[in-house]
Parts: sequence; C-alpha cells; structure tokens
Amino acid sequence: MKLCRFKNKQGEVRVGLVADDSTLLDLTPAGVNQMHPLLESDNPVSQLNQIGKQNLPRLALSEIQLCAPVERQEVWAAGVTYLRSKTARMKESDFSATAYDKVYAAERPELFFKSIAEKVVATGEPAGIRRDTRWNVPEPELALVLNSKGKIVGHTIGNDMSSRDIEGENLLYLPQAKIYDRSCALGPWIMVGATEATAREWKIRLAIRRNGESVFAGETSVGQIKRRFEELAGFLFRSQAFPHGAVLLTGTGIVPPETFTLQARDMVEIEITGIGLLRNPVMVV
Ligand code: DO4
Ligand code: MG
Repeated sequence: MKLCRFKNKQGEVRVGLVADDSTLLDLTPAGVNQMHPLLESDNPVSQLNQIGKQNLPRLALSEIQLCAPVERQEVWAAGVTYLRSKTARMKESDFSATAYDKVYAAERPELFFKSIAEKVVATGEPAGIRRDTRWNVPEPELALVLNSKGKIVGHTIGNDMSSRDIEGENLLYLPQAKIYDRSCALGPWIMVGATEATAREWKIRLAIRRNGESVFAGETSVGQIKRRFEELAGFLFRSQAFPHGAVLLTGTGIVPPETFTLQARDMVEIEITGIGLLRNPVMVV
C-alpha cells in the first residue's frame, strides 16, 4: 500500500493512498491529516485497508503535487553497507581507506545524520550539488521508515546526494560532503506492508540523463546489503529516542565511474522495483 503526502490544487497538504497508476484517495474525510498516527499504529496495513473501503475523493495524480513522505522525522543514513561502496571509497582516498575497510567488517555500522524533515526534497523537485565542489554523485538507496518504537513500518526511496571530493579529502569532512541544501531526496511515497524478505528481492536502478541522453545507468539488488535492516535500526535507536520516528537510508550499492560527476540540469531517476520512481533534476546550491 502506497501512503503519500500531496498538495491539492488549492495548495493544501494532505495524506493520500495511491489507488492505481493514475489516481489516489484523499484520506482527509476519514480524519487522516497526518501520516504519523498511522505509522505509529500496531497494524498500519489493516488500518489503511479499513480506511480505503470508505467512500473517499479520488484525485488524478496529474492534478496533485507529491510532497516528500516525511513529517517531523529526522533522516539518517547508513554507509558502506555494500561491498561496492566500500571499494569505491577506499579508492577515493588513501587517507581514509582503512576506516572504510574496518567499518564494513565491524559490528557497529556507520550511521550519520542526513537531514531534518523540512529540508528533504520531494520527487520532481531539484536535488542539489554544492557550488564549492567538483565531484558529485547521487546515491540511490532504499530508505527504512521507522516509527517511534524503532519498528520498520514502511520503505521509500532515498537519494543521499554526496560530494566525493570533499569526502575523499578527509573523512572528518563527511558532514559537509553529505549535509547541505537539497542533499536529501525522498519519495515518491511510503510503501507500507513489505517484509524485509520481500524488500531484499527488489532491484535498485539509477539512470542519469543529460539533455535527454543517458550518461550513466546502473543496477543493484537490495539483497546485496550486508546488514539486516533490524540491525541498522537497532543501532540507530541505541541510546537515542525518536519521538516522531526516523527515516534511515541503507547505503548505496551503485557508484558511477570516477570520471563521472553530476552537472546542473541532469535528471536523476532512481527506481526501486517494489516502490516506484524518485525523479529529481539537479541544481547547484
Ligand atoms: O562513509 C561514507 C558514506 C557512505 C555512504 O553514504 C554509503 O555507502 O552510501
Ligand atoms: Mg550513502
């Protein structure tokens, strides 16, 4: 079930349930004004099933604007969870190679803060590359949606936009490589109800177009993620409470070649087969 936030023609933000390829149900008349209570409930799928049976207004996806599927959650990210990410980062920096090698094998995963909710960009909105960098890439990642108890209640698509020259220069610069305006995109909606076993069957595809031409395409599988999702979520919630829940990106397994960098107006498309498509043009920030 695809739970979304959207802006209607009047510019009001509402919660919706995607009904099919072209329509959604506006959940407002059912008393649903926020996703949070649903995500906190013991069984969001059965709640959504009940709500979906009501006679709710059906809107065309073409007449609404999807918003990022986050309300007040902090967004965090895991790193070096795929072998591909470890080898790419070890090549990028002699200085930090040992750190990447060690964290891939260590019991404790790499987890870093990525964004507050209001800074997250939605599908269709521009994702940013920093103006003080020369080597920028998107990082297509499965994102876990966690409620305040640390339970995985849904999945969405994340783009952990990253400046590889800043990150490669010195690992202590990681927050600057990772956190800046428009560096986090999430969407198009939250897929509620999939188990980890199901999600591990999904494929992640990245396509980057420049002036309509493909300049990079890559694919990986969620099943390649080294750590179990509950392990990642468990470390995030150790000694830290998230009263509004959290979103946790699970790391990238697709890394474009070292000769590739994003440019303004590139189009980044990330597809996760069980969820949908997150699409963002690129702008310099
Ligand atoms: O340690 C650097 C960042 C790793 C990361 O973002 C990833 O593997 O996806
Ligand atoms: Mg990443």
